[in-house]
Amino acid sequence: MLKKKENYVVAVVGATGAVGNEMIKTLAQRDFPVARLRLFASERSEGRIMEFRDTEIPVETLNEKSFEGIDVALFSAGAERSKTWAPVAAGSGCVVVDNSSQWRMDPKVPLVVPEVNPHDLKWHKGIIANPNCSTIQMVVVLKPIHDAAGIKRVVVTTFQSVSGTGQKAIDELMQQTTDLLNFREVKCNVYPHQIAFNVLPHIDKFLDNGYTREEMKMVNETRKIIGDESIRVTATTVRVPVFRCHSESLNIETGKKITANEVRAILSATPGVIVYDVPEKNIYPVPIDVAGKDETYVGRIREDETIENGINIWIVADNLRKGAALNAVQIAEKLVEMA
Ligand code: NAP
Ligand code: 3JN
Repeated sequence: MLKKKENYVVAVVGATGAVGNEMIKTLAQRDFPVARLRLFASERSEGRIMEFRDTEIPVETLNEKSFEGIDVALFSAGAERSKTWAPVAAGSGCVVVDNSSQWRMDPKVPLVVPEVNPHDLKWHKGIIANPNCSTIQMVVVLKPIHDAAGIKRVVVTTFQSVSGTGQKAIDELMQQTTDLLNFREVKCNVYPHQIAFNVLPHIDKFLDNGYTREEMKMVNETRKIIGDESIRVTATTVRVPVFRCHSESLNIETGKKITANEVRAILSATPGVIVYDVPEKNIYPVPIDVAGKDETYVGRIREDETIENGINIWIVADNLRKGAALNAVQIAEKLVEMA
């Protein structure tokens, strides 16, 4: 458990990455009570100077003693690093909020979205998992609908931006777009196909069941966060040539009938959700408008006319903020509240 203090020593592991950068920004923007910020990345970045508020902070590499004196560590350096270093950090008395998939499905580790299951923070043993970005924005919308009408099944298709893959993919979309518009040859390093002006139905590795790991993360994480193993989820995850924000099309089947207007009313009153849904005025959420925002935006709310109790929804959220850095900082804020 986090001990009550006025200010906390905080670490960001993976500080130089797309998520790490956003974590540093989010800690400053939300005025998190930071006494000192320590930044860690790989040997490639050792000594690089990064800014936090008005201070310049050198990037360090990790060793067995790195976490001594650190109260909270936000990890976003990939699952392998989390596997090795999160237990070391927790062993030093630090509370870890881990952004990778490494600990998410471990029954001893809570998987938390503060608007949905803050109560699960009570039983952490030093490591708390941050869900996958596509799961986070989906569950903030599903939970209040589940409470009102009991969700039986969800069919979700995602449209995920390249920033979900990290800084190299952001650079690749920019480079490929520039090359194509200048009639130059396109190089593919990050994805198996050209991403500029294209759509790839493939995120993370393919599994034996024909789904990708990203798709199965959405299935399993949703049930764990909502705390209901009976919810059936089937997902198709798609990479699109967008820099920032993941979009999702959801078809939801409920046990009880719920109308589109009832869903609009419930979601309008849900913390962290903004209903942006006036189709006759072309008002619906799009990635360019939602980039940099903290809330999850929903639109195109309508009844599925092919089944008894069905709702269709379009959801957009900033994957680097609510999908990663913001959710992690909100978890840290809850820990401070609970200290
Ligand atoms: P990224 O832009 O590629 O950044 C990777 C970060 O990890 C960099 O800071 C990198 O440091 C650091 N790193 C790599 N090897 C390291 C090592 N041996 N020791 C310490 N640091 C090391 O990737 P990203 O998009 O920020 O994502 C990072 C991770 O966050 C992902 O792998 C994933 O596990 C997680 N993530 C979660 C979500 C989510 O949905 N919640 C979304 C995106 C990412 P250098 O700059 O020195 O190489
Ligand atoms: O591709 C996306 O849009 C989200 C990617 C998340 C991600 C990327 C690399 C490794 C993860 C994750 O959060 O599940 C991981 C991982 O930790 O497995």
